[in-house]
Amino acid sequence: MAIRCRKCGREAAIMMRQHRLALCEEHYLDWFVEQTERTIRMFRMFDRSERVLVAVSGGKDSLSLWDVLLRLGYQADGLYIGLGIDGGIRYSDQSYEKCRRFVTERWPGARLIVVDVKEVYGETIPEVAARTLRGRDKPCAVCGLIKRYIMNRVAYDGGYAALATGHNLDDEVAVLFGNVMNWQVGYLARQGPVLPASRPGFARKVKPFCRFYERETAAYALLRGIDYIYDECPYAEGSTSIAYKEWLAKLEEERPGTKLRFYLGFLKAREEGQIRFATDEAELHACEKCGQPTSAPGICAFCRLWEKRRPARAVAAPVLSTEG
Ligand code: Q46
Ligand code: ZN
Ligand code: ZN
Repeated sequence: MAIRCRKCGREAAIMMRQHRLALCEEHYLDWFVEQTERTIRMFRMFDRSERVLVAVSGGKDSLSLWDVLLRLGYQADGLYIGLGIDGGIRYSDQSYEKCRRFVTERWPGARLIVVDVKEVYGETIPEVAARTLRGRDKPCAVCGLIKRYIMNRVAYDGGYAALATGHNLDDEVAVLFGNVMNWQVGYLARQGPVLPASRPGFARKVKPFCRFYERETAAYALLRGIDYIYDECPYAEGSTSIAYKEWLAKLEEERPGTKLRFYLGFLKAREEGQIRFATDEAELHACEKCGQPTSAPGICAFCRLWEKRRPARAVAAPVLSTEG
């Protein structure tokens, strides 16, 4: 027997076991947008009078997030960072193309800010990684540092009230699980849907999709007809967070709602003061080269990455090209 939509009785497009809720295509798309708005309000992320910068990668989560925020009438600009990763699948070219087409075909009035790492700093992610890590590690360590730096800098310098990322519940739970397994208390203190801009130089970070399962964001993208890149970054393969996600999927399969309870339970316990972690309030200095805040005096980790490169380029504010 076909499962029916709870709202209208038509055939359901999705069944969410953790909410015991089945919805048809039309009502699912409405529900998803309403739930995003609820999360934004619940955690006081931003309001309609403020400008938000959405980090877009061309994937389903970030493009869906940008789409929902624009549908809800928020002032949301997109930021795409060109990493220069090929991996035999033209990963970066393809992902940029998805973002560009999202704007031209779906939201022609929207603003997409593009920062190409090679254009601005002289090397692609695999090139910086090869020079600095010399094959000891995957490029993810330098890639993460570079992306975080650029996202923060564009959001902060651009005067955005918040930087929004498309992290979903599965991402958040995998990180939380990893932090608990390794007792990373510093990270546990800071993990959550909102990371306030507690100190000068830091942009506020928000995750409006943190209560959605990955299959829910995928369903939204699919039903909305958003054209996104299916491939993951070729370097993501074999990462610990993917292994955690597989284990957690088994728990969820046996007990629907486990992930949501684990995440929301953690946030509640921390909020109510039942668990407390010491926060790292190390003194901050302005980087001598770029002026961004850094915990050690001298130059920051980002600027250090480019130091030994010949010919050296000045690390300036990212030159922005804007589409749309
Ligand atoms: S860090 Fe690593 Fe990702 Fe950068 S190199 Fe690819 S997998 S994109 S989230
Ligand atoms: Zn319906
Ligand atoms: Zn610096």
